[in-house]
Amino acid sequence: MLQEARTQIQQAGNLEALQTVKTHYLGKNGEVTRQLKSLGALSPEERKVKGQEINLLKQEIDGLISAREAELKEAALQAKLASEAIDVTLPALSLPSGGLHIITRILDDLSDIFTRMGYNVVEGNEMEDDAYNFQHLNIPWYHPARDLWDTFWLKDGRLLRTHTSPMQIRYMLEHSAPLKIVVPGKVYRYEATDATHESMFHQLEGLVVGDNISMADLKGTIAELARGLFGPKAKVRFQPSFYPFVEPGADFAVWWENPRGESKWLELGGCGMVHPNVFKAVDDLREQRGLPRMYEGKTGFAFGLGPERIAMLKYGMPDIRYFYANDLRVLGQFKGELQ
Ligand code: FA5
Repeated sequence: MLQEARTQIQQAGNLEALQTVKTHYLGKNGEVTRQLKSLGALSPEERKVKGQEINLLKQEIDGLISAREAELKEAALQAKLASEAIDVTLPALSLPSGGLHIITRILDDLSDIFTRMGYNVVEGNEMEDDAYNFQHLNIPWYHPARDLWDTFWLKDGRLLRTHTSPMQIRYMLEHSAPLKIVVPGKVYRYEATDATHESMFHQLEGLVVGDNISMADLKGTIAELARGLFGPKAKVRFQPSFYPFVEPGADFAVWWENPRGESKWLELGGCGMVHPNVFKAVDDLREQRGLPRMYEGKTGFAFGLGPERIAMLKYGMPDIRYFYANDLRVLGQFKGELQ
């Protein structure tokens, strides 16, 4: 019986099976218990001998079961620990995190560059009046230059600003010269989109007004901007151009060599010396509001540039429309530090 019990105990694969074996031998009606019960029928001498034998057997089986029980418990514990184990060498789960849009970051960078040069950063409204978007900027209703800026008109006669220049007027109305501001913001144009044109894009407007401000100041400022954006080797180029609110007017381009070794000129924006008619329009408005005329006779320069063009040059982006297609495969590339 001991042989048989040993085999069965060893073969019990879990605590439940072991309990069954235990009951089979040591339970109320178990094999060993039955033998013990049968002792009563024996003679006193036989009972003594047999009794010792059976008790020994009982102890032996009990011991085997306890040992097996300890073994099975240990195995179960190990299995549980193994199932809970953490492999610290596995790659971490990546948690999706947001980030600022690349164009927002470029506008922030631009604002930083100009803040360091002593400029104030101000913002205007995206809904504008014809007067501020055009008329006060020396663009009367009949002027063909309006065709430069195809406009989204609102039902109430207002419009979505086609450039950030209206803030030149609004700021001068409420502030005195000398002044230095930049205006980052969204602008809208009712035009067909292509690889370099969007119908919603951004501009950064700059305006400096004071005494004896010259074209040289403008050129120096744009050069400083280019170096701030693209490093000390960046160059700038000016070409004569026409904008009704400046005289003389120019377009400026920046030359830069990117980390991929490519270099080229990029048309970045328009600029020029503030047109006397703009100062006059501001003074007329100030007078209507009971404010002193103070801009006629002043000098100043203004510029407006497109941050999307900067991003395209800097990151080799082939099509401006990628910036606003909300494809995270594109936008997710720009989460790291700007370089
Ligand atoms: C203007 O909007 C003038 N207000 C700029 C200015 C300000 C001139 C002050 C003089 C003094 P322009 O239409 O050229 O100019 O636009 C300026 C810049 O905005 C362009 O050089 C270009 O970088 C960007 N831009 C213009 N149209 C688009 C477009 N559809 N999509 C993306 N960027 C554009």
